[in-house]
Amino acid sequence: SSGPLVDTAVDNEGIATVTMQRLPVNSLNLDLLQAMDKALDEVTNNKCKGMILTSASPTVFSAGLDIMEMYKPDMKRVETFWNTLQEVWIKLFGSSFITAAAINGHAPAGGCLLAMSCEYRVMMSGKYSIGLNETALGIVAPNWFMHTMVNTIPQRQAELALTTAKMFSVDEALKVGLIDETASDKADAIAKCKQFIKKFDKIPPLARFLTKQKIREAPLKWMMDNRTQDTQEFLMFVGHPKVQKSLEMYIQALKQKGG
Ligand code: CO8
Repeated sequence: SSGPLVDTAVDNEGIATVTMQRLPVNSLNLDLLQAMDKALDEVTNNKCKGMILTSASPTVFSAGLDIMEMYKPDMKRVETFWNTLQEVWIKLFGSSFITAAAINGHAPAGGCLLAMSCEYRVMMSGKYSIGLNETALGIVAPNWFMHTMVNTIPQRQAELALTTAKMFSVDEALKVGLIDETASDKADAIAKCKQFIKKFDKIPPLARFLTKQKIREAPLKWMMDNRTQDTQEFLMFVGHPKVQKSLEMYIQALKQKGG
């Protein structure tokens, strides 16, 4: 109903700032994911050297997957929804350009996934949290969510975080390496992301990209080999009456909290 769901602005150094602007919480519905998919293509086509992912909300980076896409879903739409999420992850996690997340607020579940898919994370200080909380919702995070976390923090810490549905405070996230730096505000977070991207001005781009590709090869290969099965598992999951019941309760709890 309002403006574009994603804004892409490229500065004179070839760094694109991609801002999710599906307010209030950037919950990832099909439309937002499609807009992000398009934005990632634009960044590639414009030959940008780097991309910063951030949010137009003052307090939320992204609330993760839009629960409403999964609640009483149209099966055709929810399949496209999941395929688009996979596509966005493949393009972001496997991008040839440099990626950094300016995390200006909460980043639960899918929000954390997006941030972890980047190469560098700067999070705004404050009472915000970040993490994969799926088990708390009775959900088993898909393999590639877990792979993305293990690519970010040590496996031991990832196991603890995933099994306990740990939501990290900014300080905790910094300590465990889930984020790389903190920032005083959004502008500071973006400036620090730009500093990170500019570090690569002295590194030959092809060597940088091939190195990133090799380091990230296993999770991407898992996706390529298991994509259909991953989709089937998700469709079975959302089609399950028990899952629908718990989504319903979760939605009610969210609404009550919001008032
Ligand atoms: N989806 C849909 N709507 C949402 C979501 C969401 N994820 N999050 C919040 N909203 C809605 C709220 O219901 C509320 O709606 P309304 O105004 O109609 O009451 C509105 O957005 C604003 O939310 P809040 O009032 O809660 O806003 P706050 O600023 O107080 O808090 C938070 C923001 C911290 C982001 C909070 O909203 C929150 O914790 N949200 C839930 C986050 C969450 O648990 N996400 C998990 C999604 S599941 C996922 O991403 C991975 C699933 C993998 C599936 C694999 C299957 C095999």
